[in-house]
Amino acid sequence: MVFGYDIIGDVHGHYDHLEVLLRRLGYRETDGAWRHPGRQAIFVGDLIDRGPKQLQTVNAVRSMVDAGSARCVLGNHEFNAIAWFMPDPALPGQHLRPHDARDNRRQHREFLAQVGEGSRLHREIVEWFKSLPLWIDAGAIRVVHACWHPPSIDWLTPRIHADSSVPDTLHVEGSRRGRPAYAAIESVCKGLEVPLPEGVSFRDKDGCARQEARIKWWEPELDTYRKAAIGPPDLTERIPDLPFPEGLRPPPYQGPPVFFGHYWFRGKPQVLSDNCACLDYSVAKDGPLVAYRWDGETRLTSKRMVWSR
Ligand SMILES: [Mn+2]
Repeated sequence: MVFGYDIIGDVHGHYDHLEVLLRRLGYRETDGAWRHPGRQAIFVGDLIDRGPKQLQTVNAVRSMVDAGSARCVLGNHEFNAIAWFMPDPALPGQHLRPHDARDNRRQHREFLAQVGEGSRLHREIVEWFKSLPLWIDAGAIRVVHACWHPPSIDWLTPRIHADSSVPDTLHVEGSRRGRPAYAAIESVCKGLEVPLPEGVSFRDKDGCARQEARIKWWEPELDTYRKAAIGPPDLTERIPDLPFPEGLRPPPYQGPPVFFGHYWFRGKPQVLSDNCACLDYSVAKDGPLVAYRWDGETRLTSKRMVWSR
């Protein structure tokens, strides 16, 4: 019997933090899985990449899902892992996510090293990633990796499996820039990106010129580009403070509480509004692993956030 949900942020292979957090939430490891007598954990995705214990993380979450003590949605890093592994049906010898692009390999390198690239375990884990839903709509709450975006969700719903996992055809289409599937999966797993005004760009943390910015879709007042753009202050300062056109603003989120991860937040964990909470506080950059203990409330409160350090 499930009486409440504990929604858990991006773990990125930091299994030690997961263990601390699960204990803090009252879970115990019995019969090979972490369990709670009356609660279920929901992971927001991005179990892998970066951290030192990616296999332990995947194994722990997988055994929790098998035991019924957890659910997990697909993060962009799991989607990338699938696309890295899957051959491109149109290009013999190539994969859906090109292996020769340096950034692709760099981002995925730790996972490949830990799992053993091309091993049987690698295949098995990718198969498990393919079983993960793009989102969970539990009625009273919703969970998605990066953005609850109704147009993308409406487009994807008739095209994904009944359990909200992604069919192979959509992995292929979703890896081709410019296709509707690419835009829809990108919105849900990586967030909304808008073009900056004509002629305007800024340099990101790697020094690359960017003509697009990800936006704070959860904020009701997105009146300038600088307010709308996501990033640390030193980055957003480089984005012009020009009016943000109405036509680019997503409608304000209305609906039951929605939980997500993905955005590398910093500082003391807190909810964003009555019905939006980001649970990614950068555990892979010395931040805490964060959970929200949900007990049926319709208005979220920062008092219910729990973290690992
Ligand atoms: Mn992510």
